[in-house]
Amino acid sequence: MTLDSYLEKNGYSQDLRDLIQVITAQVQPIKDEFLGGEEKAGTYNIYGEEQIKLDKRANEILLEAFRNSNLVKQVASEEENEVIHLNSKKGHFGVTMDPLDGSSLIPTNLTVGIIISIYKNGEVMSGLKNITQAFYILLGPLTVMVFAGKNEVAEFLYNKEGIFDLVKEGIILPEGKIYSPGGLKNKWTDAHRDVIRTLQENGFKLRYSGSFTPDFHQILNYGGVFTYPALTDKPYGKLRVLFEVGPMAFIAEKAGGAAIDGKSRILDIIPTKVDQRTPVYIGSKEVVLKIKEKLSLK
Ligand code: AHM
Ligand code: MG
Repeated sequence: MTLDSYLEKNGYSQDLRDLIQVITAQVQPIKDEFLGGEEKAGTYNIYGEEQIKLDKRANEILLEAFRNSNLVKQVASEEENEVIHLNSKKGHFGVTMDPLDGSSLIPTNLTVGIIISIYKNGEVMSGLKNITQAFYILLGPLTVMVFAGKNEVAEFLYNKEGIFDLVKEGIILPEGKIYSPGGLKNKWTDAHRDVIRTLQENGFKLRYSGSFTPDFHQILNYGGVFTYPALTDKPYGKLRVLFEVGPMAFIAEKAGGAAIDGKSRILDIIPTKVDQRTPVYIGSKEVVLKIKEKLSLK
């Protein structure tokens, strides 16, 4: 079954199906930019990170597609300084995007991803509770998409014709023992250090690539926890609420997992600025809840 037939079968509106089609049609153009795309662009994003050409191209390709689609009211991108308001006539969706997550791995040819969330109310700053669909596209040895909407998560595989075919539906994030700990160890807080020590003592296996999308995908498949915590010099950690953590938290919860900032549920966040960051612990429900309990005792 194709992605579009899956969306139709599950009762999604024609507009939503069109929007997803607009986004998935940009996968090949973005993949085509990989050759030479690892070169530095000589510019920096709002977070002070040096962009590579591919960061900018992926952003431009998706933005242009949204502009031409007439379906989108607001776009927020990790590569833009503010929310972009599009003057489309019937556009009513809000979209957030990390056009190329994990781009520091491009020069080493490791897996990266595109992360998207959709707000049916069109208002990307209205709070993560208003996300209606979220998905990521993993650009690895295979190109796959993991889509969450309503109450279910499904995975699709990009075929030779450039169409996403259903591979699995009803995905459940299992309890498991992988841990992916981000952030410099010498900047971890004592409380976080204690959490990691406990995971290690309980036989958790380390898997961390430096790209959130494949690291989360691994947790979705095998169970465990991904964390990018508060650091002693960065109390909000590194990852962004709107572009990275929010969409993945939505996917995790729809798959039966959990996502917290240490104390509170990620999906309760109402961002006050577009570049807001948050610490995150995301993965198997029991593992994340135990971490929450441990951190609340500190
Ligand atoms: P990016 O969107 O600019 O690539 O940055 C986000 C990435 C995440 O994919 C990943 O989890 C994190 O940054 C890795 O950071 P670090 O290099 O500190 O481990
Ligand atoms: Mg990113």
